Amino acid sequence: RTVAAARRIDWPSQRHLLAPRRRTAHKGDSGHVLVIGGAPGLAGAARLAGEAALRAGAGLVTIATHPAHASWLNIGRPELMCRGVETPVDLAPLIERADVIALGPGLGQDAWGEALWRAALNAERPLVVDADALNRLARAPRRSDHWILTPHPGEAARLLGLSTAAVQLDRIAAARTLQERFGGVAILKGAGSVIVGPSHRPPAICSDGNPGLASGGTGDALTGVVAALLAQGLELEEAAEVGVCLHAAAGDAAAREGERGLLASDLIAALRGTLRSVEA
Ligand code: NPW
Ligand code: AMP
Ligand code: MG
Repeated sequence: RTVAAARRIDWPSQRHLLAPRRRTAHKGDSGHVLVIGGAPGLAGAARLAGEAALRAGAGLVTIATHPAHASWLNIGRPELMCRGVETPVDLAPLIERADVIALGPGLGQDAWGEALWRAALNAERPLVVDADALNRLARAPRRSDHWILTPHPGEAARLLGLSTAAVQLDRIAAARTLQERFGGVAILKGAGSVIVGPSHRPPAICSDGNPGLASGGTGDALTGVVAALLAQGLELEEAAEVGVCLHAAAGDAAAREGERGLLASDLIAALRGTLRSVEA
């Protein structure tokens, strides 16, 4: 019954929400995304979110990451700005310059990430909350109208105090409960991503994407894509819906060369070609 009430969405039906760039556009028009993440051993997650934000059209992207790897995290992608942050004091000026914060990719579970998580929660910026930031939210629940949560079924289970199997049994109900409990917009990822926002519209389902996306880093890429769309002026619910569809369509484009062995980097490389249809 809940399935009948859902809205089916895909990239062709959503892309009109992005306008072609004005001929006089400058990078300031497309917003500045700040990615906060990348504990030692998980730096790649922050890098992938940052690259995806660039390829989804953000004007500027800065990664605030652990000082252990800040100096090399942008090797091969010098368009990314990377800053080592030890404490929230180092983070404050970066938040000041950002339009949107992508919080959590590879943030880790230790004290370094905890301090940055708290600082980002106090920032008056729209947030895309993913990965280890969701795990922190599960331990200390709170609400906000200014965030998009992007849990996979395992993270959703932690947020709801359920098993992963229980989440998967009724994905629409799980997404609805996430939105009701935590506010903002909930994206429940996985085959057939479900998006629920505060409007009274029925939940949206995007059935695009493919099993090639079941590899490390594709979720970090989604976080960057959604943050970039917020930075370009989309509203919270729009950014979530357009972002999920764009990410899935880029994943399907990348899978034309094969599903098995598909990397998050392949999806990120396909974002630009997918976005081209907005310019046509
Ligand atoms: P199970 O086993 O079925 O109960 P975690 P993570 C479940 C970073 N990364 N359908 C499943 O649970 C991230 O950003 C860094 C059903 C699974 O075992 C995070 O900071 C990378 N179940 C950190 O690592 C690349 C599903 O959740 C468990 C499901 C940990 O994030 C990789 C795993 O979730 C990674 O992104 C589905 N569709 N999806 C890098 N290159 O630096 C997930 N589950 O324990 O939260 O671990 O997602 O790997
Ligand atoms: P994460 O688990 O955080 O790395 O996120 C994985 C990303 O890949 C999410 O955007 C999922 O929706 C997507 N994904 C994973 N497996 C599939 C699948 N079998 N079909 C479609 N999308 C998938
Ligand atoms: Mg993830």
